[in-house]
Order: sequence, then structure tokens, then C-alpha cells
Amino acid sequence: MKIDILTLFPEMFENVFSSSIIKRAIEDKKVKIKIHNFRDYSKDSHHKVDDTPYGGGAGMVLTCQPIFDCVESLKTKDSKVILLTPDGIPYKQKIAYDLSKEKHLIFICGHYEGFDERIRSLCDVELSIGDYVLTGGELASMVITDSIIRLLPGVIEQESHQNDSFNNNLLDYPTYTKPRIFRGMEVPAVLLSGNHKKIEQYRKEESIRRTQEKRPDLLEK
Ligand code: 6GU
Repeated sequence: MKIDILTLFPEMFENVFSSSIIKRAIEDKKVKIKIHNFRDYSKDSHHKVDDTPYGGGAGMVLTCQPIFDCVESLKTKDSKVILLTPDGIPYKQKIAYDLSKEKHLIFICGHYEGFDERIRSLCDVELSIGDYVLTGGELASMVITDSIIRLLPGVIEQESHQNDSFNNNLLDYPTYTKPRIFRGMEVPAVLLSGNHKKIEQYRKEESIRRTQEKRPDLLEK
């Protein structure tokens, strides 16, 4: 998979993409990530990327030209262009699965007070990561790329994400490791029983019980 990210703050991505599982996925060539500063595409003599809003009002608005030119230089028939915006559709695990099957993703990180409405016409999907407002789309694009990369074949063990929270609208079941008793807290006996049928049953029940308790809204789906 190839991922291009358009941002005015490329430095924000450095640590996130050079650590842990994403770092390894890049080294193993499971994914190729390129960060583009769309200021470099500005045809303005001062490399301006924003301007005042028509009709007046506070703040500056990202202009079309640098973003259009940057996207058009990267886009092929295999590309999916994604705009990060608080008014996008709510990002969910199902969308992560769908996007993990794409060949090429282009993320556009909005910033400042907003972007020219016509930028939306460049995009195939608009995504939001939750009902709160971030200073820009950068963190959202990192959240989304992280959740997609871990699903790419060979990045983590297949089994590790078959039981992920949110698959089938259920939260993950509880897990334990050694020691068997820590500060008086015991590992449930069934997990030590060696009875795989019973363990599977316990995990399924716990998954449902936990979802009922913590996220009843998921069960309604
Ligand atoms: Cl994608 N962008 C911004 N700026 N704020 C957000 C968001 C995205 N998702 C939730 N809040």
C-alpha cells in the first residue's frame, strides 16, 4: 500500500512513523508513506496557502490551488482521496478494514480555521475521528493510518486482529498473563483449565458482558 499525506506540518509525523509497528511495516515494505508539504505547491510568490474568507469573518481559509495541484500530481486511477474534517463521516473499524484493501490513499489534512469548500470536490471520502475539534487533520490522519497499517497482511499476526474490539460490534474479551495471582487478584480458573471449548465460551460471554456494560450502544447495531 502507498500512503501520501498532505500537510503544512510534516514534522508532526516524524516520531509516529519511525516507531514501533509502523516503523517495521515501512522497513518490511508493507507500506510506503510520503509526507508532502503542500506549501511547496503554492504558485504564490510568498508561498501563501490561505486567504481571508469571502463574506467576511474571522480567520484564514486554505486556498484551492496548492492542494489541487499537489493531489493532482499524486493521483492515479488507483487512488482514494480522503479529507480529514470534523464534519466527515465518523471513522470506525469497518472503514479501517475497507481502506486496508486499497492500493493508494491520499490524505488531506485541513488546518487553520477551515478550507475552501471546493476542496471537497477533490475527495472520495471525508472522515472525522470523533465529535471534538482538533487544531488540524494531522493527528486524525495518524490515527487512521495507524489503524489501517496494522491490518495489512503480515504486519501483525492475523489472529491478533481477528479478536479486536469492535469486530462484530463487540469489545475484546479480558486477557491475563503470569503470575496467576497478583496482589490477591486471581486469573479466572477457566483460563487455566486447558479446556479450549470452555475457554472459547468464556471469552465469548465476557466479550458480550463487557460490551453490555461499557458500550451498550454497540449491541444495538
Ligand atoms: Cl479529521 N479534523 C479535525 N480538525 N478535527 C477533528 C477531526 C478531524 N476529527 C475529529 N475532530
